[in-house]
Amino acid sequence: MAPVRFGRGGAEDRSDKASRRRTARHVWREKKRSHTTARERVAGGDVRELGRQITGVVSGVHKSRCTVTDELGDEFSCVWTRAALGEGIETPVVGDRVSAGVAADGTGVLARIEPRCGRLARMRLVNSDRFAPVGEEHVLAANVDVAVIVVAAVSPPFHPRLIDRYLVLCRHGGIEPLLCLNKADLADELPDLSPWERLGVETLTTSATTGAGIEGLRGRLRSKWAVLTGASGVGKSSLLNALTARFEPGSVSEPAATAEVSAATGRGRHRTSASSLIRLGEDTVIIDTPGIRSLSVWQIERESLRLYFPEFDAVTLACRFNDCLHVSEPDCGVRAGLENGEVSGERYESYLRMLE
Ligand SMILES: Nc1nc2c(ncn2[C@@H]2O[C@H](COP(=O)(O)OP(=O)(O)OP(=O)(O)O)[C@@H](O)[C@H]2O)c(=O)[nH]1
Ligand SMILES: [Mg+2]
Ligand SMILES: [Zn+2]
Repeated sequence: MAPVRFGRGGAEDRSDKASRRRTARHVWREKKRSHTTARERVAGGDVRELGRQITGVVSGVHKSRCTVTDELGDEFSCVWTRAALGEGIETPVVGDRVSAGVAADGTGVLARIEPRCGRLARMRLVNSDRFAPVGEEHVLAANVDVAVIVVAAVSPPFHPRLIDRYLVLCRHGGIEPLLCLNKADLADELPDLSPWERLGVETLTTSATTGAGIEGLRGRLRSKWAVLTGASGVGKSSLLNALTARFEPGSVSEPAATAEVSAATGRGRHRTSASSLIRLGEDTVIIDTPGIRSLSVWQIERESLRLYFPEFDAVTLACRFNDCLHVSEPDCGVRAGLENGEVSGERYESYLRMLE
């Protein structure tokens, strides 16, 4: 599959650019005006004044507006008011189930965001004071059943630590993880996924380029709400494109933008800049997310972190202390398990790094 390439040749006419900018500004002003009107119309708090009530799902979020797609696939550009936000919900995110009052011009106001079940969230640092860091939860996708943790066989490099962090977040958010090793076509020897398979994590090997493994992935995601997540450049958007290529027609919008991996750094350049939701059929939904550089798991207390490592359960029985953190305590079952091979060294290393 040919990647969608961005960036221009440089031969662009200046006046052309200026006129496009003017048009964009005009469109923006128009949009702004219509949103203000929608907000005003709902000033009394009665969304029914807007005309029609719809239910749908948030398929995109852009600063102060979000796109809501209804059951028929029609899109509405909605603003929201405080009243629409539920407990613990600061803003709508992609995947949220919502109801809205909409007007004939395609704009509307969210009336309610349904409570979320299954969410993939990380922690974002608001203040990085070493002694009193302040973070806020950053929900990447709401109402998902499955998180497809995409890793690349070669480039960007394979990071076991990142996989383990994702597994903790999945367990925390009540989502099933699916580990997807993409770019299998590029590797002579594939990274070993058996440490995670032993934990009962389902794995798949794919190539968005050759199509290998795509059928398996498609079958696995049927009738599920899934989020594609992972580092930048691993091929999330390419996988989405490969999946949509042969899905039931009529439900799929434009191809997701994909990016080249920078030859200089081996890192992906961020291509997908905002999460988007694609309906692949009646009850199959896939959310593509921007690549993440780092994942923080520190909303989970240090004392609770071990609960997210299920393979520690049995060996923990041998720890002398009930509240053993398995770091330097005497008679620790986990460290004994490390020595006799019951606990994977890689996983223990991930655990220690997350404890830091
Ligand atoms: N050889 C090979 N290249 C792939 C494969 N999947 C993706 N690529 C390429 O890898 C690059 C990055 O792919 P994207 O799909 O944009 O990656 P992404 O994970 O969506 O990246 P972000 O949007 O930045 O998070 C593109 O050049 C793709 O063509 C694959 O299976 N094999
Ligand atoms: Mg992408
Ligand atoms: Zn211990």
